[in-house]
Amino acid sequence: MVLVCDASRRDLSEFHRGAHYKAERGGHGEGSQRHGATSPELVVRVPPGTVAEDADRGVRWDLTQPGQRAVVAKGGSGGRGNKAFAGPTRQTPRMAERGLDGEEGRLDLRLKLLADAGLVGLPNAGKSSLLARLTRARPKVAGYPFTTIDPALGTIETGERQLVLADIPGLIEGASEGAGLGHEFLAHVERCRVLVHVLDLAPVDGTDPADNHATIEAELREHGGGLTDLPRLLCLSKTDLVTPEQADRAVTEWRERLGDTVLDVVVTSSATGQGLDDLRIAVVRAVPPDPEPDRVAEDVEAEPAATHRVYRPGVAEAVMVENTGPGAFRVSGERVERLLARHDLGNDESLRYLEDRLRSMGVIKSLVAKGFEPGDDVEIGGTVFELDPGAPPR
Ligand SMILES: Nc1nc2c(ncn2[C@@H]2O[C@H](COP(=O)(O)OP(=O)(O)OP(=O)(O)O)[C@@H](O)[C@H]2O)c(=O)[nH]1
Ligand SMILES: [Mg+2]
Repeated sequence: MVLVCDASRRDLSEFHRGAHYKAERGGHGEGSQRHGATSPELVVRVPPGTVAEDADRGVRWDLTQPGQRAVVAKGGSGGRGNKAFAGPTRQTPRMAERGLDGEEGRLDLRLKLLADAGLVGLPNAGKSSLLARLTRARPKVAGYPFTTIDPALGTIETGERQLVLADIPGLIEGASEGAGLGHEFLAHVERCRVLVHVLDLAPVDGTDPADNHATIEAELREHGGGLTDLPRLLCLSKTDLVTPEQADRAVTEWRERLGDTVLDVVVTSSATGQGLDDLRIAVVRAVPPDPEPDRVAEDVEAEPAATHRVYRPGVAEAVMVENTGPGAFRVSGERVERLLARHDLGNDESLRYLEDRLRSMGVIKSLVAKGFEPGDDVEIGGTVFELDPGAPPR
C-alpha cells in the first residue's frame, strides 16, 4: 500500500470513517516455471501536508511534496514457481511457494497546513483582515471574536517568490489544552517557518496589550511542538485607532521589551494600509528561500520487485523452540513462520523441502535438543504438523 502525495486533494474527509484498505495477496507460485505475481500496489492519495503515523511500528511519513510516495505496508510477495526449486537432488520439482499476505497496520493520518508564515493572536486582533490585505484570500472579517473557525491560507506574491500565509483562528488562554478553537489549529502552525504575532493596539474590550501578548506566548509555549523556537514578528495592528505618537511609543516599548526575541516589530493598519508593505517585506525576509531538506518523505523508494526478500537474513532471524507438552513442540519466529506460510504441507515435496530448510536453519537441531523425536507434532505459526525429518540428504 502506497500513500501518494497528490496536490489535487485538499483534506482527509474521505478517511473520516476509519477507512479500511486492503491490497491483494501475492499470487501463488505455479508450475511451468511461473512465479506467482507480487500483489499489485494499492495507491491511496493524500493531500500535501499529510503526516501518516504507524504508532505500533514506530514509523512516520511526512508527505509534503506532490508526487512523493511512501510504502506504508509491503504487499505479499508472490511465491516462487517450481523452477526455483530445481537442483541436483530435485530436477523436476513438483512444488511451488504460496503467495504471502502483505503487512497490516493501523495508520493515523493528520493534515498539517503547509504555510511559510502563520498569523497568531487573540480573537479579533485583526489577523484575517491582514490576510485579506496581504494576499488575495478573502477570509471572513467581523467585529466579534472567533470569526475565523477554519484556518485560511493566502499567498504573498513578491515578484520572484511566493509565500503562503496562514490565518489561524483566534487563540485564547487555555488554547493549548483545548479551550476555544485554537487548540487543534496550533498543530497547523508547527510547520511554519515564522510566526506573526498580531497584537491589537487598541482592544475594544479595554484589555492591556501586554497581558494579551503574554497570553498568546504562553499558549504557544504550552503547546510545544517547536512553536517556542519559531522566529517571531510582532505586528501591532489597528494603528489607525491610536494617534501616531501612541503608535511610535508602542513600537519603541515593544522593541525594548522583546529585544532580540523578535525579528522585528511592525505597526500596521488594515483600514488605511499603513505598514502593510513593511510587514510583507519582514515576512519575506524572515522566511529563507530554500525548503528545508527534512521535509522530504523518509520512504520514497519504490518497492523492489524482489521475490526473495522473505529469506533475507537479518530481518527477523530469531527462532524460538519450545516444548509445549509430551511429543509437542512450538517453533516461532518471523522467518520460520513465513517459511511455513510459503509451503503447502499437503505436498510431500514441499514438506521435504521445508524439512531441509528447517534443518539448515538449525531448527531440527534445537528441537532434538529439547527432546524432539521424529514423528512428534510441531506447531509453527498456528499450523500443527507431524514432523518426520528422516536422515539429512547427502
Ligand atoms: N480600525 C481597524 N479595524 C480593524 C483593523 N483590522 C481589523 N479590524 C477590525 O477588527 C475586527 C476583527 O478583525 P478580524 O480580521 O476578523 O480579526 P481576527 O483576528 O481574524 O479575529 P478572529 O477570526 O475572531 O480570531 C473587525 O471588525 C475588523 O474590521 C484595522 O487595522 N483597523
Ligand atoms: Mg479571523
